[in-house]
Amino acid sequence: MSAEIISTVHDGAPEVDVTVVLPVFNESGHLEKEIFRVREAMEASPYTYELLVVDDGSTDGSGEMLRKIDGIRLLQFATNRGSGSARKYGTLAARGRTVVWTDVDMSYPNDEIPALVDELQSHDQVVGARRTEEGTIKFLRKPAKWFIRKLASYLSGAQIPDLNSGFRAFRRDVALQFLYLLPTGFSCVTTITMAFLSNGYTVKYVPIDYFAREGESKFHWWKDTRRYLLQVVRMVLSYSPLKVLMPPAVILGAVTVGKVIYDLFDKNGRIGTNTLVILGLSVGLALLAMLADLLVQLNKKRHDVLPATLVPSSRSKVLH
Ligand SMILES: Nc1nc2c(ncn2[C@@H]2O[C@H](COP(=O)(O)OP(=O)(O)O)[C@@H](O)[C@H]2O)c(=O)[nH]1
Ligand SMILES: [Mg+2]
Repeated sequence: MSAEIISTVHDGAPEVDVTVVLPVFNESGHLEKEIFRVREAMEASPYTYELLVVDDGSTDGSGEMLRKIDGIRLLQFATNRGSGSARKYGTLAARGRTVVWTDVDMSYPNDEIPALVDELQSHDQVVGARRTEEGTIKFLRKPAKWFIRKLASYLSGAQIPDLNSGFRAFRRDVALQFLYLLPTGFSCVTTITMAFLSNGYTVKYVPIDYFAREGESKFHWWKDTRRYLLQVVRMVLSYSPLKVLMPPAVILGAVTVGKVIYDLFDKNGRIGTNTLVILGLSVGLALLAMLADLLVQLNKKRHDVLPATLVPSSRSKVLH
């Protein structure tokens, strides 16, 4: 017996209710335990499902182990590309109406995947928001994550209790519209949240427990945090640049007005050179904001997938 090795995307109608996408990179110690835990939970649920594992260039034997596991679909790449890339291709190859993303490291409550999918009724995405922080270098991680999360909340106009949770379920038809935006690394989870929120799709948060992972994390605290921040700013610039560029332009404009009044009294009506410099910056920034906004408006993509509607409770849980 062995895994079904696949090499194509799925472009037809959904064939199962749920696809659980499992990105794997060097997780040999607990790989089977995690896959069996997910399978057991899905077997006990009312959903039809598939487990789609994506491995790209594991060097600890995970790849060979996966090929021997029966009843999974396996997407394998020869070279390593990152967890974002794995999740993207897993979602493309998925045959489920609903796609679940989670880690294969015993850190997320994967036995609760069916409950997460239940919550998707009348929503486009459901994210497990962690109650606790189990990562390494907590004293640095915490303030950095708080700042990025607050920034993302302000910029997307929504409350985001956990911006980079790896435990989420979403509608595949909605997600397919945004897969091209996903970066190859960890910030793909941030991107999919922001893409849904910025395009009028709903994201619901449910509290979850989070446990210390088994094996080693692939998250690099500095490189990956920097990418997170950059990705949040990039996402907002590509949807609502006015929110990023207009506030500093207005602040500089207000400083200019104050400075002009000051100059009138202090320099007998002569406007200082530094006042003109601030004025120039303010006007330049405002023009740049409007130009960026125009670019966004002109480049708007068509999004024809209807957001989740209210589903009468008597209907199937996976209907949208
Ligand atoms: N296929 C693939 N999976 C990856 C890669 N990097 C991380 N993963 C998997 O993505 C999940 C999340 O990675 P992890 O190291 O737990 O990140 P953390 O949860 O942020 O510490 C785990 O299941 C990893 O095995 C990668 O380059 N390729
Ligand atoms: Mg993890």
